[in-house]
Amino acid sequence: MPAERPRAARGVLLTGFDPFGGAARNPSWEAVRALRGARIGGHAVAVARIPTSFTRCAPALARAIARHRPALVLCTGLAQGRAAVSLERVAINCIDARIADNDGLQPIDAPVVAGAPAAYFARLPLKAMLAAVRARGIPAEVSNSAGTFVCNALAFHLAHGIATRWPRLRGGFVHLPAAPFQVADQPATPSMALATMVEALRAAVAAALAQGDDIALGAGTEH
Ligand code: PCA
Repeated sequence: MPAERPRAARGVLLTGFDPFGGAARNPSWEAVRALRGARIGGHAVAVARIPTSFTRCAPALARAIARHRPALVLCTGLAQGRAAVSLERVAINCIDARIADNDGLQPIDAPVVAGAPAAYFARLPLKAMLAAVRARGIPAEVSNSAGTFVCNALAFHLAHGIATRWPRLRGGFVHLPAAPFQVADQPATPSMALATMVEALRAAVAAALAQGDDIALGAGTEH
């Protein structure tokens, strides 16, 4: 195995998805792209655009990790209908696609990785990240389901990779609300300005870099 670079030199990788489901834009990629080349807590930020494809998302993520050798990976995706930045606690080994991915695939009740565990928890200090985003005045929540589409699949591949291939890596998944431009004709659908999403990602990453073990902060739900 090639020697890893010294820890201080290792940066942050942020990923966003390309548009899917007939949409022209995906705010997750646009928010992440705005942070390309930024420095957060002294760490350089690299970005990668991941295809909304069950079969191509994991190779794209692995290529970006091999190229940038980050200490921290935060993958993002769009969750239209959610009002808050959602820090995903769990990724499950299940695909149940309500719509087709960008390759026309729509698996039903298939594993993300055959033979892998049923689920993984994110390897991130989620509560510290939650507190940091909320401290900026931005709505945020811990979510206990990333769904069963490509975002959950990518979150699962990342967590499985951390468990099996990248033992020093920390990472997880964040779902973002729709951007206003996507819901201009759907005024009841919640949205968040891209600049606010960018600020939330900055705050979340800074907290994740600064925090080792997580803080105790209740963020559960009854249902
Ligand atoms: N959102 C989808 C896939 C790509 C994206 O941005 C999801 O939540 O699964």
